[in-house]
Amino acid sequence: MSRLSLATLEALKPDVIKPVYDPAKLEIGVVHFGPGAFHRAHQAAYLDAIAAFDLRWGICGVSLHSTGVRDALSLQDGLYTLAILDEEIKYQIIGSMREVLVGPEDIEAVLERLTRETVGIVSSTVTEKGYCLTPDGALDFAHADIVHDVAHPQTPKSFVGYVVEGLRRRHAKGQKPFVLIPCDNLPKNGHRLKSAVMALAAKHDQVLADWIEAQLQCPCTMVDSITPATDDALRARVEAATGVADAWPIQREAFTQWVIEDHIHDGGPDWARAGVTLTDNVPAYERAKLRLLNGPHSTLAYVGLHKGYESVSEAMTDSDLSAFVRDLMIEDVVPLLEAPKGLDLVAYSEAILKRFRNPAIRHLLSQIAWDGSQKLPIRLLGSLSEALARDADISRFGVPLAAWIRFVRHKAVTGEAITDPLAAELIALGKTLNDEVSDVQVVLALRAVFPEALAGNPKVVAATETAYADLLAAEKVAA
Ligand code: CS2
Repeated sequence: MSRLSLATLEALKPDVIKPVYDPAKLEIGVVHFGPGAFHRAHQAAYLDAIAAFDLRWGICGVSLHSTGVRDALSLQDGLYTLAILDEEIKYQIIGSMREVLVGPEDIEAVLERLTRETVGIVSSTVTEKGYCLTPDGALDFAHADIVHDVAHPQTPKSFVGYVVEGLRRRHAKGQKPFVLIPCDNLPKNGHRLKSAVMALAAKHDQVLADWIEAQLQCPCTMVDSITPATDDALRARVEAATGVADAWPIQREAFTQWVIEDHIHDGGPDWARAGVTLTDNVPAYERAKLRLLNGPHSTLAYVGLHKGYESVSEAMTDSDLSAFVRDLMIEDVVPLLEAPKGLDLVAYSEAILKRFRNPAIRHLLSQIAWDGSQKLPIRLLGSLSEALARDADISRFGVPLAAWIRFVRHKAVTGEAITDPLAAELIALGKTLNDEVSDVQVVLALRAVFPEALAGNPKVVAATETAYADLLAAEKVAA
């Protein structure tokens, strides 16, 4: 079986969607940090659509930790297959990823791309933890990578460190800054990233920090598309459907949405023509998506794993669980939100629930359960605080919190690895839990996750303790 590459494009089966442009002619105009599955399913697909009419926006992906994407794609001329799995199944070859660099292997090469005159955009999907922020959203100067980047600004390790050094060099050369576009599920991601970049720059050079403040465009964004991790089943399926082997195909649902805050980028890509929404009201979209998609996703993950399910669509077949999640969304969260113009939040919620049920997608709950310490505050605790402020009934919010505590306890007891930046702390904490309702207070004392105001609120404690007691009772019945 031949392998996907520019030379084998002609060998693909006829119904495979191929680039309508010559990928070899695409210029590098975007440097993207974190070229993982989500980026390749989402932003790279939009840039592939842009390439059909504008050849200036090819991507240089930068991996900061692993070599896997580079190793797979460098043997395929950067090409990979996007499997769109929904009522209709489609296979599309994406050509916009022109090269992948591995940061620690060649820092200078990355910095050279960041200062190229043709590079107009730097974007990121480095996950919540990749921004090195404290729980209140400021740059964490105690984070090991930031400590390193303060001491060695010209050989950065962190994403923020690369951005600052890239901007410093551009400033020194009299160039304009690039437009910086964060694409992670963080509230006000553009504001937080710009503040972090300015804070790091100011450590050595206030003039640079002022220039960044005045000149850097860092729009907020909302990104959405469900993208399960790649597995061997997908590789086999793609090979059978396309007729060529692909070491790292990507899968996603048909739905995809990208909302970018209106910003100034002279000569930038025509985003709207590729289906991107440009608006001055990203916060409304972003809050709706974080709280109505990601919050319920994390809820399904922890409660669903507790009930023995493996994937989102499987957990959605549990009528109690899916009804609970629907109530959490429509009864508890929707009333807290401002609807983006023209969007009916109840219809939006129903559409999300339908996406969760998509039988063509096997999205593992264990994947969504990663990094709970980072995700819960953003996805659920904001809604909880606002519900408390309105004196609304908050009892349902106790359920995902209690399920997360059981998840931590389970990992600590079984010795299974936990993927979370606080893993060591969580496992140590999990080992101290003794399967009593009082466990709740122990975990709520974790200040890196639960702010004082929430953890000390008797309604939050009571709701979580009640839900925790129910989970313990359910475990006893199952045992
Ligand atoms: C998920 C998200 O893994 C997770 O935590 O909630 O990746 C989710 O699938 C995307 O944000 C959907 O846009």
